[in-house]
Amino acid sequence: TTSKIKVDLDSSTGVAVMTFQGPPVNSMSLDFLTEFAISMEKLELDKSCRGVILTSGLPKIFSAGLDITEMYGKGPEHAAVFWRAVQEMWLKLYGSNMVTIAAINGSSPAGGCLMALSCDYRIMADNPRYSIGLNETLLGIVAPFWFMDTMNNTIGNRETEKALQLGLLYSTSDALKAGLVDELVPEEKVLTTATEAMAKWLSIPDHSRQITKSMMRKQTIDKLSSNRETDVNYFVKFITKDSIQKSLGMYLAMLKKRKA
Ligand code: CO8
Repeated sequence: TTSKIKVDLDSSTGVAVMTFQGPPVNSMSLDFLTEFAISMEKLELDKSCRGVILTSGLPKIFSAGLDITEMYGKGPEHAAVFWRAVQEMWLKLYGSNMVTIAAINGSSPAGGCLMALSCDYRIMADNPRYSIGLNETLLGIVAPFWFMDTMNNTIGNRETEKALQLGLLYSTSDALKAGLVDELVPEEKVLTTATEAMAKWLSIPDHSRQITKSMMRKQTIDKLSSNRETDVNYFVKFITKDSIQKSLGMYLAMLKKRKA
């Protein structure tokens, strides 16, 4: 299989750029998630790497979130394997010692939003066609508690309650207002702005920044890492329900029809 993620590490700056290149929409398939976890682990262990910028190599889309076809019409064994990979992606990213910056150069629904939220800083292209948010309820599914926690830690409880129940996909300006993203810049400046922000974050001594980050995030991470199998079992039971499969099927059909 061809690589869905390109990693370029500049060892003079200590900054790696991870470019998602899984057409058509960088959806997080099992392959994508596995490659992501391996790439993160390699960078984490590489002493010369101190920061990672996540971005998309595809036009208009950062990531369409979890690959719905991995959750539709598949058996419980597959669901369990897939869900462990989703957990791993989040644990590696949210728990990273490196500085992580999302250069969001396109739409970023659901799992794509989670990925951006799990970084330390978010810069989004100021394009009225792009949106970002945890829209799970629109698919008839429910964002897991650790998706909710990550959102809550970023934009607060009240905004998260609204956002999650309504499945809000924020416009870029609303996302900025809510604090869901930190900066909006013209599309062609997203990567250079991310590089500048990275330099600022890297000017802080690693050890003090890392301990601070880990103190801020530890409780949220422990909640999942000490309950991973319970969370897998819950997901498998939920996603294999007839009613949930029906909702996902209808949503997939809507995606296809919208296109035609
Ligand atoms: N998974 C699988 N296939 C997808 C996905 C996806 N997430 N998103 C799009 N596709 C497919 C489309 O069906 C289409 O396929 P085809 O070419 O065969 O018709 C192809 O990708 C291209 O899509 P579009 O034509 O729609 O491309 P656009 O550029 O017009 O739009 C968007 C791009 C905005 C990304 C749009 O495709 C979209 O809105 N996609 C759906 C995004 C979404 O809702 N994702 C939610 C995924 S669920 C999730 O991430 C968290 C789940 C947590 C689980 C909780 C359970 C307990």
